[in-house]
Amino acid sequence: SFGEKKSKVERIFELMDGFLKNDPTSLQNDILHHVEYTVARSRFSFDDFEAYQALAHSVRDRLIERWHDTQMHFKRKDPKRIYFLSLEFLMGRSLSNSVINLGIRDQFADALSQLGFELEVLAEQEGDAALGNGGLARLSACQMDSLATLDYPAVGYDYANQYGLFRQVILDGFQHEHLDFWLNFGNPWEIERVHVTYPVKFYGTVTDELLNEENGKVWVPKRTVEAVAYDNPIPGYGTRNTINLRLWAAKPSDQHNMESYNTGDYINAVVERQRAENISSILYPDDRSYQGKELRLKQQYFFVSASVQDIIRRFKDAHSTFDDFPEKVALHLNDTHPSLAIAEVMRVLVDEEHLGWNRAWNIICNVFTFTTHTVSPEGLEKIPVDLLGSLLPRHLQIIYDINFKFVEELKKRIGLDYNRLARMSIVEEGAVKSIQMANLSILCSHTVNGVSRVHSKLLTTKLFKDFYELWPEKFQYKTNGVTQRRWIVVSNPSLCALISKWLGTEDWIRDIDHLIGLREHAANGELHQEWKMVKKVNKIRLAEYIEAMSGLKVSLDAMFDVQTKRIHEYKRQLLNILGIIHRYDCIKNMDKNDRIKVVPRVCIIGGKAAPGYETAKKIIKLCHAVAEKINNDSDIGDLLKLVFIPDYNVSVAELVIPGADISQHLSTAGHEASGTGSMKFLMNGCLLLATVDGSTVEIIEEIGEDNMFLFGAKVHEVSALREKGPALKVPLQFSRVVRMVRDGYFGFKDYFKSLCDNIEGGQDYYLLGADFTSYLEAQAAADKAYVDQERWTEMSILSTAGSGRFSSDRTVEEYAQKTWGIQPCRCPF
Ligand code: GPK
Repeated sequence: SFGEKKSKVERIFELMDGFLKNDPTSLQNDILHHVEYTVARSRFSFDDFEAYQALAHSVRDRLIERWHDTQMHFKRKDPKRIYFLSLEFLMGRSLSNSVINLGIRDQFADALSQLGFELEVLAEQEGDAALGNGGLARLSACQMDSLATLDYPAVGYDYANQYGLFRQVILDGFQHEHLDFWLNFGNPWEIERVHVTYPVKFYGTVTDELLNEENGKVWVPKRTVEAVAYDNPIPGYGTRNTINLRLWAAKPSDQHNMESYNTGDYINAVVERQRAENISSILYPDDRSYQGKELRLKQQYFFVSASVQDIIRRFKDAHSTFDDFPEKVALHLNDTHPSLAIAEVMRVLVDEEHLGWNRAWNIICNVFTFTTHTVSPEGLEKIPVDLLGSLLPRHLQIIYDINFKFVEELKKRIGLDYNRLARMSIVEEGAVKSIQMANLSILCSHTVNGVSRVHSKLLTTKLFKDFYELWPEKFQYKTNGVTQRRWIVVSNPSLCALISKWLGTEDWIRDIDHLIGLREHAANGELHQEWKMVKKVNKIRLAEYIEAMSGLKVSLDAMFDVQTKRIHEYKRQLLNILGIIHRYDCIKNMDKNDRIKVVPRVCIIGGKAAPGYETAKKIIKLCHAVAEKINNDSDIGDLLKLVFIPDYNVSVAELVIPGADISQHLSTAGHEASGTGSMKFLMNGCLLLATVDGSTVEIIEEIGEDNMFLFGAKVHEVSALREKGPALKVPLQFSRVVRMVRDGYFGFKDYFKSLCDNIEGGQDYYLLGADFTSYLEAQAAADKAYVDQERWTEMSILSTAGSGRFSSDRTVEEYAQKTWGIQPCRCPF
């Protein structure tokens, strides 16, 4: 009544009585508001990039509303949470994905068109968030999308890279690496949390003064940096749930090196403190090779320590005893990169919370889960003891203690089999004494996962056989998956609409099992027409990109044949290039009548080589040298073209994959843990030409051999072939194409010599020669199939229809049930 003071809450409700509205006028108002007040441009004059920024901020506002609600809901319900620790997340762009998952894509598109802008055009203004290298990193991103969509209470953690993965620039056919200044123009998708910070400590000593065995030890660190949280809301599709990807940025700390202040050396003190920021500045660009670099170890500990403090703070807010910890917390180690978390949790529980070793150990053994992504022993991370001891002396002690107790226990169980004890020990003696992070992760995790069935088999029979024999129940596998939201809905809107039309529902976007319904229409002529139209639209888009990038015009009638992925010897891009040389050579030697029968091809290769990986860089150069020759040979015309797509990243993939007719996955059998690119191609109705490796084995079960082009030695045949060495027979055609490279047919004779030496004379570790004939046969089968366009289209439809099992929704569901023991926690609308 009159004069009565309103409560604060009433006043707030009066001012803000609901959520932001999504009608055209509200959206337009919001965008213009952000143009004026956030971007600080005049609403009468702003360009596409500024429009993108304003648009992104309008979307961000809507994400924040849901993010708040979700966090509040989780807090109230206090479910068991999954904390996903990963050193790499390859998120790519956020705009299209966000508006689609929020269910307001069309509203925004309409609102923008009245202002004279096109949503798709503005979306192109966004740079990629490339906080990762390849498959492993993109897998984390797909899994976050699924975790949000399936309403799981999840948090992703990583450090915030100032520079993402390098930008690949090609000059004269050689790869150059440029810095990716992706944050220079601001990042509307992150929310800086200046109040969420934790000190992260390094170096120093551990005092001998033992509080007592129960109460732990005292670590006196020497350096401190501050970890500041940057939150990235990840919206689910068809749900209000919006989860958090929390990235930590390193900032100088007040506590850091006080002495230099006191000695009056102000400038140096500032400069040195500023160096703290280096920790989160760069992403290591080599996947699968660990060089024992201190900075890398610092990055790992930095994000792990901040995350663990954050997790424990959140837990303690709601619980009084750590005995409940395993009921509320699942800590996932995405590969061994974050495995220092084990020692860190142990340190906090023992030294800071004084739980005593045994109680802490029990907790550890019930919270950690681990997924490994590699098949090769060389791929396993080993940290030199000297390095760890100097940077994190207390952690090294803890790891030693864990190992001591483990080895004692092991001796009781397996006896004094010293070879086996040495293999299983966490500490590896040798020239460089080091910590075997995989062994630590297996020992301390209650579940160890492979990423495909074949991979898991290799883990339990080879890589981790000793551990498997000890604890068979720990070992599981979850075949990888990718999210259909990003890889169909965002990247291929025409196919998305077509699928929904023929299924009569959009439910497949949330529930992929519906996709199988396409099978019954696979022979339908009307669908064939529409399916081909969609492929054509995407091929046009890709052809335009190729022309804009390289000036090369490609024929839309040609088969678009794509191999895009990181460049690695085991992935055998070289096999592809040699196959292309063979094709070229054949066409050159054909007469007119035969040439008419040739199925024209546009071969597209793309991918980055690690900057220090010489052989991979030579493969890129060879690709360019061969392309130069073929593309400029007027005698060949449209029968064959070769294009290298530079700077392959998530957004380029979104363009390339939908436009492919066929895609190649050529890893020597037994080398690709899973492979996820193939799944994206499959969803887009692209036929696979592949070895029987990694997840392809399971793809065959869904799609059927008849609808794919398979070739090459099988996993169990590889070692016998290798043992033959120089006695291994290789086909004449192989020797002939290698000779062309050796003889300088494509120039750069000396430079390519080592590439040729690597695959001849008994050196051919990845068996290019051995697989060459069957590779060519598979290629010939693909040509033959392409001639019958109806049959091809049917195979294409069946590929999409059978891709459901490879959704990350299925993967995440399996993790939730069999590994993490978590339940959905859905935020009410
Ligand atoms: C595996 F070991 C690694 C690595 O360091 N980086 C990486 O991207 C990939 N991977 C595997 O090579 C793929 O087979 C797999 O599908 C992917 O991780 C995700 O599990």
